[in-house]
Amino acid sequence: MAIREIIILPDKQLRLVSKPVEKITTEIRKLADDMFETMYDAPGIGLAAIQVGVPQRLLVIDLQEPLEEDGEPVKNPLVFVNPEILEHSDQDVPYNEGCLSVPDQYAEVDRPDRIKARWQDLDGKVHEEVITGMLATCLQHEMDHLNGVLFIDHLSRLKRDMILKKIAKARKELQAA
Ligand code: K1U
Ligand code: ZN
Repeated sequence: MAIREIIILPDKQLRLVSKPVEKITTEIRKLADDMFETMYDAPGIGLAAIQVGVPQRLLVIDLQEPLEEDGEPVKNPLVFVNPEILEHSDQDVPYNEGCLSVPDQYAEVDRPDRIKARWQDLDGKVHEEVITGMLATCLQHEMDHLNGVLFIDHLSRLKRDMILKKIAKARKELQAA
């Protein structure tokens, strides 16, 4: 396993529409393993392949939710190959989202609180499930990445421009240091 570099804004690769995974090969399994290692290291709760520069419709999620209060987070690694949203509820819920490709920026995004999704796992098995709560939010965020969409695209122009300015400023400061 290896930690891969996470690409960040304004890298144009983040705007690519990723291609379907045609065959689950050793390379795809290795990519998923590396994505988990990269996500745990960041740390984050999700990662799409394009965030490590691979334009394939593959994403990983681990919400690492504690089983009980003060409990240790329990690992629950999930891989979604070629995910699709079949249905979504009309009811939206807000969540203060972040993104490893938009570092240190958070903003409230409204998304459907319930989706019916279809995807394949790494054995090629097809799953179809209704997903709610934080997993639904995270899956929609990661699926946006597969279509070149970032959470900032769901914000007003004013909020989005503020975040883009902050990122440009942070980049300049880093280059000057
Ligand atoms: O960049 C990404 O796509 C990952 C992103 C996923 C996400 C977060 C919040 C709402 C929707 C999707 C992150 O993981 S940002 C970091 C983060 O949320 C986090 C980091 C450490 C512990 C817990 C959460
Ligand atoms: Zn993201």
